Amino acid sequence: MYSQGLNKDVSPGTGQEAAAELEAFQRRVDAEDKIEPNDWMPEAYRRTLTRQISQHAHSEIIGMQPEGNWVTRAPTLKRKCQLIAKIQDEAGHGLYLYSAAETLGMARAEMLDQLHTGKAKYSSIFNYPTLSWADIGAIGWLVDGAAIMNQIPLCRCSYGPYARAMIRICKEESFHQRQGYEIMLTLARGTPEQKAMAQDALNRWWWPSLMMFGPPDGDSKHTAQSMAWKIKRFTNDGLRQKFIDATVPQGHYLGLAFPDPELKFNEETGHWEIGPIDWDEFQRVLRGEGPCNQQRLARRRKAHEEGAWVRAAALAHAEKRRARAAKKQAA
Ligand code: BYC
Repeated sequence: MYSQGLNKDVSPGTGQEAAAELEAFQRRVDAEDKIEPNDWMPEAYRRTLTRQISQHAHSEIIGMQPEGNWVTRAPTLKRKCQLIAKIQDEAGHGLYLYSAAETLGMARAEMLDQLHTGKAKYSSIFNYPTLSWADIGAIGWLVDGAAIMNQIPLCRCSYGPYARAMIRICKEESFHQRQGYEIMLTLARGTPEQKAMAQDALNRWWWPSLMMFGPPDGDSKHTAQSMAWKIKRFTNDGLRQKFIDATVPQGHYLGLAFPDPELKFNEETGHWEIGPIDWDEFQRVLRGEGPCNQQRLARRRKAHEEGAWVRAAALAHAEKRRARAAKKQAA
């Protein structure tokens, strides 16, 4: 909807003019000026942001599925209410992000089409199954924890609509992270069976959470340009390390062990060091060969088809209101 009324002339210009525009653009970025939808921007900046923001939006709505799996089986009414509220928050994040991406000129229907046809990616993490209630705790603690680490710097992204959307999203993610950790704490302090469930969830979610930050810096094709444009403020490995340093002591406080025999604290650097990440597994998940890729996409397509009548009704209602308002104004 926000794409209405945007300047349509977004050509990057040619020759001298393009170089001058590019330079002026970079000066604005360097001066921490926010770039707004109607401002001139390089086409590659627009493409990068459209890709990243739409993939981020897709992750939010696909991310509802693994958690939705436990709504009917949450152990208490309080846990069920919290989980439903969290899942609704994720839908809301998707909406803010699709709206932010639309300001760059791509219609929401096209973004969704890219998701449904497998052309657009979404976060690798949501292709893993939620096998026990402890997985809901692990997702809140680790997945939302990783998301916050990645998203706090995005609140300072050079593109205004994305940066502003991220501020509210981060506040909500921070609540999600705490509710997840509290589930883990309850299980870890519970019966031996409950503690074993928490340990099993950590074993399965630890490595995929580390993969959320993206490929190692040497293989990250977008990082250098995205940092120059101040879309990204840290590299993938930089954020991954911050997450590890913040999370390992939290796991130890729970009395749980990380599934990494090489995990150790380096007194000299002050950082936790980990063993090697299985990047082949990451690539398999990105290729659509993760444990749940097919199920996630099939369910998303089905939900989209089944919601067609809702979208048609909403459009018809909006059109009626528009016609009524126009008639009233003419009278
Ligand atoms: N999964 O050059 P790179 C949430 C792709 S939702 C899949 O490093 P970039 C939540 C990458 O897109 C959390 N794909 O890329 C929701 C690129 O693909 P192309 C989602 C990945 O963009 C519900 C290629 O690999 N968060 O929190 O500079 C419940 C090369 O990578 C992944 C966001 O989306 C991955 N893990 O950096 C609970 C945050 N990693 O070029 C929680 C916004 C990389 O082939 N996004 N790829 O299309 C970002 O910050 C950046 O896009 C990334 C990647 C750090 C993820």
